[in-house]
Amino acid sequence: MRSRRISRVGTLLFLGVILVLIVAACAPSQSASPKIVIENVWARPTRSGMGGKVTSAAYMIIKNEGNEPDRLVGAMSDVAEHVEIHQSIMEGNVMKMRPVEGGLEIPAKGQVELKPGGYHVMLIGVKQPLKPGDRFTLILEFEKSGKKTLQVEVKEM
Ligand SMILES: [Cu+2]
Repeated sequence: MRSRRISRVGTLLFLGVILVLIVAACAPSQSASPKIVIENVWARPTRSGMGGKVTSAAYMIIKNEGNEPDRLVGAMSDVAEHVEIHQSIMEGNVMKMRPVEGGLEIPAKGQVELKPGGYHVMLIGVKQPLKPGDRFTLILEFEKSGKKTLQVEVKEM
């Protein structure tokens, strides 16, 4: 009888130690995570692009104040049919752009600037003309941090 009680207490103690170890492993100070902060958000006015599609592009600084990298994997907005993450590159004397394959990495304790001639969020098939002073909502999707909703102001370049 006595030995059974001791073994039950021992089992509870053992489970208690395991629980403490699990909680310690999950404590915020122990875990690595990204912390995304987005600044200087703006977009250029619409213009007619290739194939007659009306386009715009959004620019911003994406900071990661966390200690783990994250990745911008997608974007969406009600104002456009498609939204893609693009990179502009020079091919000879011609500026071309292409979708960023596999998402755009935002390094830990670092930042990536989206700016004219570089990375940008491409709005394709914009439904209404965007003029300087207009505002619209843009949602960015990050691999780890999830969705971030931004208010974008249209400005002349
Ligand atoms: Cu583009």
